[in-house]
Amino acid sequence: MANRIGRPTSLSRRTILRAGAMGAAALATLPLAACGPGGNAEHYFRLAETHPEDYPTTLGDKRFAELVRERSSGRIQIQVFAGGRLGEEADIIEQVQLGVIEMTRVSSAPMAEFATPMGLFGLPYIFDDADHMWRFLDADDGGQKLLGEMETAGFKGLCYFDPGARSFYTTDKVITSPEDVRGLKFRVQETAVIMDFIEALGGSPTPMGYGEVYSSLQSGLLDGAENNPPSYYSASHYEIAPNYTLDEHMRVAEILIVNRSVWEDLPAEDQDLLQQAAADAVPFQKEKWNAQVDADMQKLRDAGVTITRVGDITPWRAATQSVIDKYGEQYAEYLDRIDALRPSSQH
Ligand code: BDP
Repeated sequence: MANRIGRPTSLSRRTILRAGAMGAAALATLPLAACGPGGNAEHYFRLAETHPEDYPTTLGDKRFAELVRERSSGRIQIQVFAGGRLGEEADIIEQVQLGVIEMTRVSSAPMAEFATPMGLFGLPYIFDDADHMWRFLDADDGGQKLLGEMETAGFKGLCYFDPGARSFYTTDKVITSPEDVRGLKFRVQETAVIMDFIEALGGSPTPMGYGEVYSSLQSGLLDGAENNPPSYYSASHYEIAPNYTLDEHMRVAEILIVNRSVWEDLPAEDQDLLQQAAADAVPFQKEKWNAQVDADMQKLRDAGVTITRVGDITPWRAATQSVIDKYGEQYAEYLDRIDALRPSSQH
């Protein structure tokens, strides 16, 4: 059986075979654990990351790995495989679920197909700004509880990293109002909630892996896509789709996850060590994130990208209200928390 975006709902034989092959390929890259600095490691874990080496989430992963190595005196080694070397995110999540890859930093959007509560972050215009999002992510009865909801799907969620805000970009037409999206083909992350968002605006959503977006924009298969400034810049999408409209429709939390059995096999002290190292990597990642957004916005301006700021998101919210109506009940508990954490409800 396939769900609406065509992903298998249970693991196919092909997936398991591919995962096995991937495991073998990854084992071939094990010199770190077999000899050299990782020779004495009791545990060696691979962490898959889609972004390049110097991207802020990758830097967050590496900080986490470094803290774990230091604090365990080298007993626990985590090697970060950046640049999508181990595969596209949806496949990586399956492999982490199987335990073929132990860890990944991944977007919560594709995770929503494995653990539906994560679909919350695909709902449009729910956070006022980054501070509002972080108040929710840090709340025990908000983001922290939500991290725990991945356990039944086989994942231990360690922490969130800053995802920035996603906005539209297009090859030709400059988008200034919700009506401009009508009739255009947009790449979306592989999850139903975000497909509904594009459909609500009258656009046509095309789910695909991140690594395919550049060539699909280039070949004209897509009219546009959407992402935060560091992704838009680092994946060079701005070269082909040089119109960026800052409506900041979503803050799709980045998550750091571990295969649940791998996690449960660790002694409690090592679990605490990993958990604390993840928590301590968060402020570092946020700092890198904010600096990167500023630097990349400048690079985009220098490259001549047409940047359109959306001053008032009221019409955008109105045009996509049907998405909130459709999923409101399912996510009611968390949406209520998010509302209660708006600055306007803070006193
Ligand atoms: C980026 C996320 C990355 C996703 C990508 C996407 O950091 O994890 O793979 O978007 O659009 O912002 O697929």
